[in-house]
Amino acid sequence: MTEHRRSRIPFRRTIVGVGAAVALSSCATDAPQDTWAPEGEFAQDIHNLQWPIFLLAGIIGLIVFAVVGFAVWKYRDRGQPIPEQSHGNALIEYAFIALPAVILAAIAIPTVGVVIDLNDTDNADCVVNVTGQQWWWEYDYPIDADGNICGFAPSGDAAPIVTSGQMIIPTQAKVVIRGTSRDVIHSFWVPKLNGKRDMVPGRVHTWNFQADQPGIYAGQCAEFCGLSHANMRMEIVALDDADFQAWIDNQLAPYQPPEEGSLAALGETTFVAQCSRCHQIDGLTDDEGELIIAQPENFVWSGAAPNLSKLMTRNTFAGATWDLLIEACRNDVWEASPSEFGDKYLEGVTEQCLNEIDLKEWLRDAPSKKPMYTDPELLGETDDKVRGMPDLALSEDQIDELVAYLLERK
Ligand code: HEC
Ligand SMILES: [Cu+2]
Repeated sequence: MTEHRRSRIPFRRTIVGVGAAVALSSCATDAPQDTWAPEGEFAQDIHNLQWPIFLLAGIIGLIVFAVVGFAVWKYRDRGQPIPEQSHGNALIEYAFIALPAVILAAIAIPTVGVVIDLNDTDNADCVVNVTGQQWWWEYDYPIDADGNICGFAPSGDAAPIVTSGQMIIPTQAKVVIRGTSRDVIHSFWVPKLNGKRDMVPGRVHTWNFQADQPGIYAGQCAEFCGLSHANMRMEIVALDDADFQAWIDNQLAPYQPPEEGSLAALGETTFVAQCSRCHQIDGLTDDEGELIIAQPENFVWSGAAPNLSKLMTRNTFAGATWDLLIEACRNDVWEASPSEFGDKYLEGVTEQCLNEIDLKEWLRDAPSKKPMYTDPELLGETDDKVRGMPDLALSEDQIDELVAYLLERK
């Protein structure tokens, strides 16, 4: 009797646990990466497919469980004699082949159609090149044959725009990304806008995005890519046309040197000495007035580091993993209504809103914040190239100067 009772408790607990998990998961309605809450055409196409298939599969699953449960209960061992054994009922066997075949065919017809639609890159309004690497995404916006960038004519001279972490797109536009990778296979996944697309070294894979409303759409690398895979996020930021135009014009606006004698001016000197070998800041010049061109290919394995020309126009950093905005300001932007979003996003990072803590921690010792292989010896590599951003042993004064300098990069 005691044995019997003990065996019931775990069963009841299991039921309660499963019930709670189901209830909690269905409660999280505003999860930023909810595949059941599409906010653009391509994600909607997938949703229109997955919902009926989930329902159909769910119903079939329940029927199977019910039949199995019934059989287990009805024919349980009560000491009755073993029933007569039989096999080889052709009708049942053919039916069990035909029925799944019909169901799979019924699912395949709309699925193939959607797969073809999702891969149709014709009539793109905008093209963005996307490159994944351990562990962040770079975006570059090429100039098309008409001199436009992402379908928009810059107000001044056109030049390719290079940014990282957040990909800015015009709302409602069909954006085609041309994606690849500098090292291992990554996967580009922004669930509210489309499914996953692997980014493979040596290949270019295209994928489509379209957002119905201005706002930020969160995603993350969906292919295990090493140590900091979990710190490889990305965001797509949709702006309405006027705001997108303003974004382009600002990205192309010339370099603003810091005021002479300011803290930021000291930061510029430190930046040239410590950072500009890896990080490009467009328009930055050396003592002789020569433009400085970063050469990350000589220092980092992947051959690239984020372009910091307009760092403070994005609001996350290091693989979109940390915020450049303190929490109150972050919420203000992320939770803005679609009509207010553009203005708030374009404000960028202000002094009052800067999340100094995380940025300083990053400058103090990046690899302890985000695990990277910055010690070449650990990998048994013979040259001095590192993976990711190394610890540069900066002083607190240098860090303050650099923050003041970076704060003006917008
Ligand atoms: C040896 C090359 C190298 C040097 C030198 C270097 N960095 Fe980096 N830095 C990187 C790499 C690579 C990343 C990308 C790391 C990641 O996100 O995983 C990075 C990321 C960053 C980011 C985040 C940018 C973004 O958009 O996500 C900032 C800010 C930054 N570095 C600032 C600096 C500053 C300031 C200095 C000089 C004190 C500096 N770095 C020196 C390689 C370098
Ligand atoms: Cu990755």
